[in-house]
Amino acid sequence: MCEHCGCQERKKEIALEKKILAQNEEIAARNRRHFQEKGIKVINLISAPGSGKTTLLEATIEALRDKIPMAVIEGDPETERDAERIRKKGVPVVQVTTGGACHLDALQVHRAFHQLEENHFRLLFIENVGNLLCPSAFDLGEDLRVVLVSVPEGSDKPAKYPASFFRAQVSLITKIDLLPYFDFDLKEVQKLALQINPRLRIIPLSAKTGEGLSLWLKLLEDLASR
Ligand SMILES: Nc1nc2c(ncn2[C@@H]2O[C@H](COP(=O)(O)OP(=O)(O)OP(=O)(O)O)[C@@H](O)[C@H]2O)c(=O)[nH]1
Ligand SMILES: [Mg+2]
Repeated sequence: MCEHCGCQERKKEIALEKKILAQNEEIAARNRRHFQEKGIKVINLISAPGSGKTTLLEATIEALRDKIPMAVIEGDPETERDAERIRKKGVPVVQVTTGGACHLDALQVHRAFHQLEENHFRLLFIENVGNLLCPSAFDLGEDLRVVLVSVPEGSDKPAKYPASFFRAQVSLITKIDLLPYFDFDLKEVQKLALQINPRLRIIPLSAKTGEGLSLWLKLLEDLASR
């Protein structure tokens, strides 16, 4: 029966996945030690494509540039587009293109960090590849994992993608300026996210209007001062 149902193949796949994740954990632990030695706090931003990660980074850089030195690692399947947007803000940035892979891994972050190392910075943002599923299994050595869900995506996302919410410390509900135009239920999304992770800090905000942004900025200032 196994010959036909492919369960032996699946067992091999699972063994390989476990090996890849174990290797990633080792490198992530090394990254974390490295970041600690350098006194750098690292934020891993995870969301579906287009939830507003780069726009939030642009607004964050504008608001904090005179207070906290920052750098960014951008992850995308293709193009330097997001890195170019960050570069225009005058912040050191490295673009990692994964060639189609749906998440960043700890080794890619290690290599990108070495390209940034000559710069002085206190906060390092990692914009993960736009995907609400794959990045959740890959520790990058970050201090803070932030999952974004935007109003147009719908308030059911924590229930459908629990791993991303379970492993995060902060969830940003983005694009709240669009609430009048979508049947997005702010109470429902918060309830679902807290069912999965009762310790999750949830901040609704809009990078376009600036509403709610001060709570996010305060959180970053606290992190940078630790
Ligand atoms: N109305 C509104 N639009 C926003 C907001 N933030 C981002 N957008 C828009 O959403 C679109 C996607 O924003 P990005 O910041 O590029 O999203 P992203 O998550 O970086 O996208 P990927 O890197 O491709 O995953 C752009 O058209 C932004 O202008 C917001 O707060 N309000
Ligand atoms: Mg982006």
